[in-house]
Amino acid sequence: MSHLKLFAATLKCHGIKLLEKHDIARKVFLHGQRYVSSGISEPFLSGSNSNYVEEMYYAWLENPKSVHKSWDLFFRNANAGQAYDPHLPDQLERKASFLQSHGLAQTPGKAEKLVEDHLAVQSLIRAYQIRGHHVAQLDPLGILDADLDSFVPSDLITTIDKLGFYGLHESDLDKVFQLPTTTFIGGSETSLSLREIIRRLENTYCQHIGLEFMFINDVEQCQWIRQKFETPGVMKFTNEEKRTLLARLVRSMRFEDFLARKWSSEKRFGLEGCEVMIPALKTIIDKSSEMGIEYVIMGMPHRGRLNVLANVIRKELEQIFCQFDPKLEAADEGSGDVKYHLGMYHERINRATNKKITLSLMANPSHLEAVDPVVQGKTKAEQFYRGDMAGKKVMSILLHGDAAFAGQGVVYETFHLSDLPSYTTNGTIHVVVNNQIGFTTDPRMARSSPYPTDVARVVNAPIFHVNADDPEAVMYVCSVAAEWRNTFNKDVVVDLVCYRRRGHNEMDEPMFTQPLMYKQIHKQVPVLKKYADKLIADGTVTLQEFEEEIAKYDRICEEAYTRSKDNKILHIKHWLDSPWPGFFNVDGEPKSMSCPPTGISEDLLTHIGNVASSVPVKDFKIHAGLSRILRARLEMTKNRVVDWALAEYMAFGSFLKEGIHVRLSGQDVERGTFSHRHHVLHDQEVDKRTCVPMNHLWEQQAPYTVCNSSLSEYGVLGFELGFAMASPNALVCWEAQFGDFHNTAQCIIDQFISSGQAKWVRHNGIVLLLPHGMEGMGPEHSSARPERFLQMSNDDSDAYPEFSEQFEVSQLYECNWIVVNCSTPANYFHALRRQILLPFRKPLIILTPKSLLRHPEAKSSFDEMVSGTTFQRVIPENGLAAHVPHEVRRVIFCTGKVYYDLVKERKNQDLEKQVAITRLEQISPFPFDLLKEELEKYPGADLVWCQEEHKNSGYYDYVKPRFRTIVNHTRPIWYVGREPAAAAATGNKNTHLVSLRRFLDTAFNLEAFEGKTF
Ligand SMILES: Cc1ncc(C[n+]2csc(CCOP(=O)(O)OP(=O)(O)O)c2C)c(N)n1
Ligand SMILES: [Mg+2]
Repeated sequence: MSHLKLFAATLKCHGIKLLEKHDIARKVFLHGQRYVSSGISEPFLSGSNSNYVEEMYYAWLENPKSVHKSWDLFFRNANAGQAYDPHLPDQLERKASFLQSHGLAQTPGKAEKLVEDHLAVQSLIRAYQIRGHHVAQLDPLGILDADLDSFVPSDLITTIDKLGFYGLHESDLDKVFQLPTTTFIGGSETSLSLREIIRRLENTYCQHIGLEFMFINDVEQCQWIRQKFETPGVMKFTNEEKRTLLARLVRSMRFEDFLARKWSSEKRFGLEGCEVMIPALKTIIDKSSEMGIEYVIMGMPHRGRLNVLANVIRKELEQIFCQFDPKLEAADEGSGDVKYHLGMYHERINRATNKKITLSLMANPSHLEAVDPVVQGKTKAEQFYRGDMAGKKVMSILLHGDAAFAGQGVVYETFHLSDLPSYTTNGTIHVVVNNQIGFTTDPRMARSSPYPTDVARVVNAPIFHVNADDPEAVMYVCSVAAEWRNTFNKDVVVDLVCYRRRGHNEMDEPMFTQPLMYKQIHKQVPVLKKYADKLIADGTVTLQEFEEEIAKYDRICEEAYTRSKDNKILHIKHWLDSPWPGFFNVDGEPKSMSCPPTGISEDLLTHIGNVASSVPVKDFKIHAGLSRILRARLEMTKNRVVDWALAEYMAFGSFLKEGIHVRLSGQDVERGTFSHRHHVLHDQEVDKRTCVPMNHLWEQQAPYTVCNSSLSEYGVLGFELGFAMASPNALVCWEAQFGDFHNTAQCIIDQFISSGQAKWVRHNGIVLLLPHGMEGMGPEHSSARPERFLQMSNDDSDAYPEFSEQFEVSQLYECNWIVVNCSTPANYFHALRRQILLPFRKPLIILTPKSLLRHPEAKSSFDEMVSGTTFQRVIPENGLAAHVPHEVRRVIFCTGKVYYDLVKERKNQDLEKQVAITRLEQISPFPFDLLKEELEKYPGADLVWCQEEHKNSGYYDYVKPRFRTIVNHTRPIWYVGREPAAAAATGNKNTHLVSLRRFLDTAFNLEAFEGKTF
């Protein structure tokens, strides 16, 4: 590149647009008195005349204000990195003498060269800061490029001839250049020779640490990172620190070796090749503890998990070893999980800081990265309940595999929560075990981005790549990461570039698919040996001390192994990641098996109703439409009735009085997708001024959090599940925009919500609000797919239960989740209330209405909500038919909104005596007891299940066998509803109405099933 081109490029790089001749003239004209360049009349870019810049430079030296401010900035940057300071009287003199000393004072041509060279050096420094990581030696195997590209950026000085790129020559190497303020390589020196500049840049950016941070658009943050890594001598460790590091490596390595020796044919997902991860995590925790962190919540995949449990969390080794015993019996109810999925919670003293620290590793499924948002939600909750709004006491660490980090979308969704006010955990430290392989797949086939960590760039998180075979570099990077989190409360990524010594698991043969890589791996000297040799060679430890350290840890393992044989029973509850002290009795059982009535006093209802109808702050102008809504609420309160939104208000508000925190999260929940909720009022005249009346209910009340989420289901539902894990004394609700969107969070539903308790003996009371209903809105927006939740319900369709007084509650205790579809606002209120009044926690799936939100019939009286009232699992027929049960020809069982269609149709057809309509409000667990009563009440009636959903969806497949069990297969249960279909609903409004008409006709055709067999 010619000088001039380079010059032009450099100018561009400084955001200074090259000015055309007329531009310059215009600027000069505009700036009146200012310097008039002779260059105006000369072709600036011709390369034939350098006077323009030169003269400009001298003019600037005399008076920086005489040139345009872009030139002022330009010269200031170029000139020695020290900003021009008009208050320094010697500034001019310094510049002059600088030129003098370079023999330039009288030779303008040389001055131009000087400017260019300084600019060149500045560009060069910047090039290293931006692209140095591409040539850093990150791969311990030395055969792979961590960025998947062997290309060496042309602006890095890898050989002398590259100097020409900047218009520099070998002869310039010993010239001294002043350093710009954007580098710290000088330490206390302000200028260095070019040779030294390049050496120091290479040292910082091209050795075992690769830094990606220049994309961060915050100068202070970039400066902070540059200072941490560029300052000469920053990576010095004391002998004590080196010995601690070695001892931690010994533990990490010998733990893996021990497992390999004892259980050579067991799957362990060993850490071999990345043993440094253990000291890395310990450094992050030590450093964070030093800075005030008291609680660290971690999420991690399979790789190295046992080692983390043993050496980071410090789970008793015998508890880990005993799980390799195939004869071990499970003591807890539930199906349990494999050892490398279990969670852990441990409070202990951090040895480095002598401060108390609590560590929690969250249980997780095989589904990689699914635990990420769950960890974040739990972390947010722990911060929230401690009042640690800035995240100075509680923090999260997430570990990732390279393939999963790049491949799983939930990683991206989780990153996007990181800076949202109601979701931020004030910075997460991400550690990637980048073994440059995912099972059998090469990174080149597994991702399109250069690094597996590029996803983190979306939130401007700095990314520190580090060669995992350089333990000191790893420790340094980890300690900077911890400081970064503490300083800026933002995410940061540590990418441990390593290798995987064995196959994906210990039974796999990696040579089938990665022969050359594994040839190299087989030759690879383990990191412990390399580091021990280094420390022995430099006299930090002796060989004997090293061997003693190994022998000591091996002995610990052997002794624990002997003790582990005494363990015949596995208690999963000892592996609980989120204990709830005081909630259960000492055996971990509920303190009772009953639930008090869920109604509340009339006064409370009235008070909440009044606040829900008001604007509790002064001079706050709300929208006229909203005023109407509030007036309607006030009217309802006066009339002692509630609609859906007000019933929800009553339930939430009542909890707040009792000190129960309520959190409602999801897309557009603040207003409500259907514009019915309005929990956040917006001042129509003052931007961003809002008011949440629910937080103005009482002087002393629990806080109410209502937050519009990012447009994510997987991430946000996982987050709320994690939030709900932290405390049993909170009602945490996630609302889908429409129920069908929950399927993009299916993994959280299947792997955590449905089966979490069975696998990890962990209760969770999260509430899912899923708008559902066939209203002619098309195939989407209609069905929340209740059949999926019901299919995963664990109550036995064929077992006739024993009915006891406690049946209702013990059935709830046994189930994996509760599925309800309420037909009245009052019952919705009770379902929410029961969720907290139960002596245990279960996920609650509520199919919520859309048109019923405004349906004139879908209102409830205070009478159905006052003290003494309770949730109705079944709402029996209570009209004319109920009074003449023996005359009733048909009982229609249904759930949800279709009830209102049926009642209307029954009236139209004048069949109120002949047809009873009974509502199933709690679908699962199935209210066998109440339905049995209802069935027996109408001995001569035929039994119909009516649903608006298609036959292969909805509830039919769930209720049919259970009804049959109740009647002992003696009576049929007929189906009335839409035909089976592939799509959840039709896209054609007319087809929708025709099919509704058709099934309503069948429902009330009392001959419809005559002569049919079942
Ligand atoms: C969501 C999901 N998809 C697929 C798998 C199957 N699987 C288990 S491990 C693995 C490879 C993981 O590679 P990486 O993330 O690099 O971690 P490593 O095993 O290399 O430590 C795959 C595909 C899984 N566990 N989870
Ligand atoms: Mg991998």
